[in-house]
Amino acid sequence: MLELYYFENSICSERPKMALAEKGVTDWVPRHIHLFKGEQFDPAYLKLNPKAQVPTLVHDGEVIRESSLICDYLDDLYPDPPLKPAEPAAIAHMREWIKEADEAGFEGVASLSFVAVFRAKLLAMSDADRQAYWDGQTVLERTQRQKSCVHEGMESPYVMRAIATWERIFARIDKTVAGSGPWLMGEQFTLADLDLSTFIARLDGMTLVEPWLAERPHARAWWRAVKARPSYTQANVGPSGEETEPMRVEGAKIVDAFNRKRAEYVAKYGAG
Ligand SMILES: N[C@@H](CCC(=O)N[C@@H](CS)C(=O)NCC(=O)O)C(=O)O
Repeated sequence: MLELYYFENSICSERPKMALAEKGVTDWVPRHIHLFKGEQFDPAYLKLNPKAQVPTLVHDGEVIRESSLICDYLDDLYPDPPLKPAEPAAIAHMREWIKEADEAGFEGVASLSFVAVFRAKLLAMSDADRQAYWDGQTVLERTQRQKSCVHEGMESPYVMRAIATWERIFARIDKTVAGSGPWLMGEQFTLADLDLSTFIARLDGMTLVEPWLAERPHARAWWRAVKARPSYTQANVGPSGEETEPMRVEGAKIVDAFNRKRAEYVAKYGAG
C-alpha cells in the first residue's frame, strides 16, 4: 500500500503528486495533514516525520521522507516512464539542480509566500496562538525564517536571499534550455524539471514569476511546457481551490516592493 501524507497547498507535497501523475499511478491512499490546524504536530504524525512537515510517503510500512527523495523513490518503484537519465554523470547533474532547489529554492519560495500571504494569517492569530504555533515547530531555522518574514515583511533579509536564489536559478534555466532544451536535462523531462516546477508554480500563483521570465525567453518556453504537461494539471500543481484568489491578490500587493528589491539586487550583483 502506498500512503501519501500531504497538505493540498504545499509546494513540497505537490512534488510526489506530480511524480505519481507522471507515472500514471492512481491507487495511492491520500492522508491529509492540515498544516494550519497543526496536525503536523500530532504525536502519531511526528513519529513518521519528526520535522513536523509534509510530505511523507509510507510504502508497505516503509517510511520515506523529503519530497525530492520521495520522488526519486517513486521513480525507482515505477520505472516507466523514467524520470532520471540513464548515465551516472547525467544523474549527478540532475541531482545538482534538485539540491539547489531543496537547499535554497524552497526557502526562497517559503519566504516570499510568508511575506505575501501567510504573514497576514499569522498576524490575525492571537499572540498566544501564534506563539503556540511556533513553539510546536521542531526546526529552528523554519521558526526563525517565519518570525523574520512576519515581523519584518519585505524588509526581512530572507526576502533578499529569496531574490538572490531565484535570480540564479532562472538565469541558469534560461541558459541551459537555450543550449540544450527543451528540458533541463535535454530531451528528457526529469526530476529536475519536476522538482523545480511546484516551487515555481507558487511564485506564478502569487504573480511573482513574470519579472523573472520577462527577459528570459528560453526559461519562459520551458515554464510554458511544464505547465502543459498533463501531470501538472492532474496533480493540481500551483495554488488551487480557495487559496487561488488570496495567493494572487496578496502576491500582487508585494509586486512593486519586490521589483524594487530585485532592481537593487541586480544593480549590485547582476542578473544571475
Ligand atoms: N525539505 C522538506 C521540506 C518539507 C516542508 O517544509 N514542508 C512544508 C510544506 S511545503 C511543511 O510541512 N511545513 C510545516 C509547517 O508549515 O509547519 C521536503 O522537501 O519534504
